[in-house]
Amino acid sequence: GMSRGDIGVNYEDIFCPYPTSSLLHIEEVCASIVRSHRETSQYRVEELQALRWKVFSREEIHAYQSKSVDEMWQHCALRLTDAVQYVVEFAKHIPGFRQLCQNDQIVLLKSGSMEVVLVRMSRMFNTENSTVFFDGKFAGKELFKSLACNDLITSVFDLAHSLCALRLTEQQVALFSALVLINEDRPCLEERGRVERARKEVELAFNHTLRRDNQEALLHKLYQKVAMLKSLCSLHIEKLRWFRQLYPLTVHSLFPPLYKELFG
Ligand code: CLR
Repeated sequence: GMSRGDIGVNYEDIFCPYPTSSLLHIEEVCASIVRSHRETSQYRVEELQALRWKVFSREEIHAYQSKSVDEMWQHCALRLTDAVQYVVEFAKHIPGFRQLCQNDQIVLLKSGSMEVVLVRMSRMFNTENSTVFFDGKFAGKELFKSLACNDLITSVFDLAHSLCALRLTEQQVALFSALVLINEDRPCLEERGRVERARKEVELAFNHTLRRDNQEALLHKLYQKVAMLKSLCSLHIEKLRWFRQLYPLTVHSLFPPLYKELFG
């Protein structure tokens, strides 16, 4: 039979009081979240590493900066919507998410998908020259000048810097993303209890990976980022309202429906 220490795990993990949180179960939850992240992450980290030399030329940057406000907004809204679509796919494979009622799935995506995009941005960020992988090359924040929301762009780049400083592994990014999405504190949930139970599982999985990686100190640091994510997302919504007032027709007829559904 199996005795203590055979598989190098913590005894308490196996005999914890919750029936659904046996070590085996928690490891399955971890594995499906990590798999889902990998399958929906668009680019692998090694691929991005290899693409680092691809930066926009002066002329290319100038071309972006010469776009009109509404043209650039429309362009970025498209890129963001692509990214959000992958986050929606990611969410679908988080254990427990699909079992939530449709209202609650939408509520969680409306409030959390942009936050996850920002978490994911840290994977696509090069801290050496402060650039993000956008439209096939690495772009500095000056490229986004014609959006006319420098405060938002500066905060987004600052957040990417501070997340990169934590040097998260792909597993940690995956579990943190799931934790950001499955949040029972979001307003307008119908079955809060179910979300809470799904959240507990993700939390156990998250704590389990951090303990295994010997990085429990990250827990506190990551919870600090949650507040930054939240304020950045309200800033994004605020900017969209401002833009919609100036260019109602662009938003109405040229923005992707999913973007409007989630943020409009
Ligand atoms: C995030 C990680 C995703 C891929 C991806 C796609 C689009 C990128 C996004 C990342 C980061 C943030 C981004 C966005 C396009 C525009 C947006 C660069 C890299 C900037 C911050 C502008 C926001 C504009 C709004 C005001 C519309 O896997």
